[in-house]
Amino acid sequence: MLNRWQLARQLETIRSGKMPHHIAIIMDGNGRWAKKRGLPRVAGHRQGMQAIKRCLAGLKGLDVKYLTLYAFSTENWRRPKSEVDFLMNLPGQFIGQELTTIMENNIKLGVIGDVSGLPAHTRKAIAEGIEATRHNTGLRLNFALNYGGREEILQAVRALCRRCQQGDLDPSAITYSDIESCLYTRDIPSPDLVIRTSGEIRISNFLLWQIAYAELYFTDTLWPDFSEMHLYKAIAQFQRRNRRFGGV
Ligand code: V0D
Repeated sequence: MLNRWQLARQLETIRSGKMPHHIAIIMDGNGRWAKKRGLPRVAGHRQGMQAIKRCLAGLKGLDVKYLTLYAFSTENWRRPKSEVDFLMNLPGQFIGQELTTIMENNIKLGVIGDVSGLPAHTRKAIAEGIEATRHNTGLRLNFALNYGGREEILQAVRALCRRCQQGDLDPSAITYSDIESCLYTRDIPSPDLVIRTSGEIRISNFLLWQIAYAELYFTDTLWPDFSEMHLYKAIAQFQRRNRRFGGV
């Protein structure tokens, strides 16, 4: 039984260590969570949204600057239409329910991925959330939507090739920074901690270029069960590894 004393103690432990600047999370296991309970998959997604709220509450007052959540991959379109339709309503629901809290906590919303491929009502909800929070200076909360790491790199290659063809860029002079300026994350530092829930030990086309030096943390906990305590444990593990390998 997890109590608030243990939570406070874990929080105290991580407070004294070096915080990751950017945490990225693959929120896996919503369907499995629902299946275990004989519920429809969408019930798992709804609970998954609650887990996001717990993480935001848990990060309050911690010095984490960026949180990137993998909410919808380019492969997720293959799911049943009814499930995709349900998912496409979640951004609007989340913003409707949470905007007050988001504003109170100075959180700035952002999105990475090919947003142009999302339904108009989803894009509208997201644009409103981004607009409302554009002057906030606290945690940057990024949702990866219609995101694929290979697609991101592919469109960067195309953009750079076009510049070369126009004679604006010399292929042998292309730098890491030229490539980075073509990625969705151009104004976001690379994650230093990537968390994947639900027991799969894979990256599954999430941030590919950006994870070159990230610590990877895998847990069997299903995303709808993920709590502040799980988040703090992941951060504590990050700090232990960083103490061992981070030194000069
Ligand atoms: C389902 C678990 C929040 C993972 C969390 C469209 C899968 C709940 C958003 C959201 C999803 C997105 C953009 C935004 C605000 C909120 C979300 C999707 C799925 C896919 F600006 N949760 N969430 N988006 N799930």
